[in-house]
Amino acid sequence: MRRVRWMVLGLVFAVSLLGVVEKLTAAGATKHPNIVFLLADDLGWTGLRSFGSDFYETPNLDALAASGMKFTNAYAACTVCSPTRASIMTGMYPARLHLTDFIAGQNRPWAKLRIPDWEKGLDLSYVTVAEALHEAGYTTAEIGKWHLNYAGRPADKYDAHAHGFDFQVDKPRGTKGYFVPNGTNGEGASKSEFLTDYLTDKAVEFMDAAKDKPFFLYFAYHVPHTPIQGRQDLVEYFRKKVDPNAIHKNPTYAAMVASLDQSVGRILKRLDELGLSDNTLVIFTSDNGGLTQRYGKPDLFTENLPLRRGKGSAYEGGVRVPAIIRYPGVTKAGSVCNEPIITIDYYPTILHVAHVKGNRQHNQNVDGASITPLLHSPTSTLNRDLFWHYPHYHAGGDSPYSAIRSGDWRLIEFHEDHRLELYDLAKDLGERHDLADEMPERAKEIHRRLIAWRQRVNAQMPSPNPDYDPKRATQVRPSRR
Ligand SMILES: [Ca+2]
Repeated sequence: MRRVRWMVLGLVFAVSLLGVVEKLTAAGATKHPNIVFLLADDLGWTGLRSFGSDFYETPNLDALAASGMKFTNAYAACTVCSPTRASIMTGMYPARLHLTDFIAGQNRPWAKLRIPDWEKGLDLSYVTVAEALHEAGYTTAEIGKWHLNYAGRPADKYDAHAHGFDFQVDKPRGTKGYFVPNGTNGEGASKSEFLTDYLTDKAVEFMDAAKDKPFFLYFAYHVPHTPIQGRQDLVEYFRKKVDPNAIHKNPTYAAMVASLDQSVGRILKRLDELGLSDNTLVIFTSDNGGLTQRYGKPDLFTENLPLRRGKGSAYEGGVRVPAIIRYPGVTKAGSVCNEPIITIDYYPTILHVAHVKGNRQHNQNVDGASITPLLHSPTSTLNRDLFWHYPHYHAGGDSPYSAIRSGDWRLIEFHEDHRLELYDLAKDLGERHDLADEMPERAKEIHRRLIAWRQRVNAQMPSPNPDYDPKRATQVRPSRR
């Protein structure tokens, strides 16, 4: 009797699962579509032409947006590199992972607050998206910047191989800045090659080799992160087009963005040539906003306007990023989604689309939500608050802070003096008009939710620094390792 009941339950479950599978694979895509995740480094919200740049040229990414879904309220889970990358790999908030700064961080021994003892590597106990996909039969590759291990520890301890990637390629030995030296790829190149082009070759080689089975390509670009260096032909091209009245006007930076765009074009073209485009989920986004200033001085590399500030800061310019998703048969060409999404969402989304369960214990702590309802219907809502927690100082930004976005409200808490700032993004996208004093009740209510979240994820807090010295507060010492 008991056995029959289980069989019936099993049948009901199988039938309902079939319904979900059918819905997700409406056209083209198979049960295990390929996943191509393209991650830019430090590309700000307006860094693409289709996201508002008045100077950069990004025809391939614009075409990707035109053939897929563009997200206008997409966020990185952190205002700097490593924590966002960890959030993509795990689906968890950096605050929960206690991996809250770029590895290995920056130490200011005389600052007002002492930073907590945070994690400088992604612990192997987490089941990354690569591990979950690999387990389900995917071939997995990490091309480019990893930034989740720690130079002070054995090099391979937290590297991409240890986290579920079959293949890993980054800068070859001897690379200077963005230039790969002669002949390192064994093909006797006659001159140095731009790193992005070199890595794109590797990504294409991987797709060619992996095409017969489902694959996961995680291509983490170095561009347009510092050092600001571009391919000479592209720099020359943009130098002639500089408009002093434009918001974006650095030709070398534009060349870096163009290299990124050309690479994406080559990846997408190869998917077409291999006949895989209809069966591939493509995600493009960035790990944090554009770098606009360091130590209070503008860098003049780029701008995130109309957003306030950039990488390292507490404001929207630090975390709002471009995002494009193309899933043929599901996303409608040229569709736009204004619902806020964040990098912790990619883990559950990818697992959902790929019909991969992953590890139950890991998944219990996943903070993100599958955004597949948005891919089907961009006007649906996820009805939730988003959070950031950065208990660190950064050269490009502010003092330690936490923040919450709740509907159109964004509240920031600065930990040095417990100051609250409240903005209405619907009316004030540039966060110019702080409403915390005008609307103390609303600020308090939203602040309560921020505090409750910090407790839920066991966020590490900065503490008063007994060595605080106002005269030396901004001085930097190498990180304690
Ligand atoms: Ca970055």
